Amino acid sequence: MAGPVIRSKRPRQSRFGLREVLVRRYLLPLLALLVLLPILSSSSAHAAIRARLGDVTGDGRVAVDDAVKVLRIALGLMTPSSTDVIIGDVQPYPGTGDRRIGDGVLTIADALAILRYSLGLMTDDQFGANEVVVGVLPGRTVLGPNQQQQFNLLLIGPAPDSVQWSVVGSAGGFINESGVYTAPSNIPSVSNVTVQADVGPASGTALVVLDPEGPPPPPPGLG
Ligand SMILES: [Ca+2]
Repeated sequence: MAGPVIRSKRPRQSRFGLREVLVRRYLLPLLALLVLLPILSSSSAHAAIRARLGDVTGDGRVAVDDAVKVLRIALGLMTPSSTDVIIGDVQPYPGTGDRRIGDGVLTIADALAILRYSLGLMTDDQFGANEVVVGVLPGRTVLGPNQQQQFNLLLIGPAPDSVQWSVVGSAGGFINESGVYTAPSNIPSVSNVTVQADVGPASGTALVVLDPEGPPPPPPGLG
């Protein structure tokens, strides 16, 4: 009986200091992680990747290294990925055609704007940091009759979680609410359709090339 009493009294003091350490070392990072989790996790069956406009290095901030990467791409020193082109395309703003921002290519103007923004020489509004940009990945797919492709979202800015998928083009096919597109069973000749994702005020598209022969075989190995 005496044992538990001593136990509960003694460690209480040392535990207090320990608790402080535990809070600082583990609880605060855990809280930070919990705050970030809704941003990192996907909302439905398709994967929704969230990104910051201009953050082509993907470290969560817009800094000089982002400007350098876009500059290297603009100068042809580096091949951009599909996501690089979506995240780094910040100029012109407002965008050309249907784009809220950018023109679909990375140029020195994009690198300069990212540099100016990273140095605090441009406000969020001037940079377009609050614009919703929607990317659909993969950006181009070749499919044969009845073949399927899972499309995923790249969301930039304050995009809502809900998405409306649709197929644009007379060649048809069907896309379900999880972003899985199914090609039509009958493809008379090579034709294109567009898969569109509407997310709040913005939309993104991807190209599907329908080919009666199906996708080309992978290139043969060099061996
Ligand atoms: Ca651009």
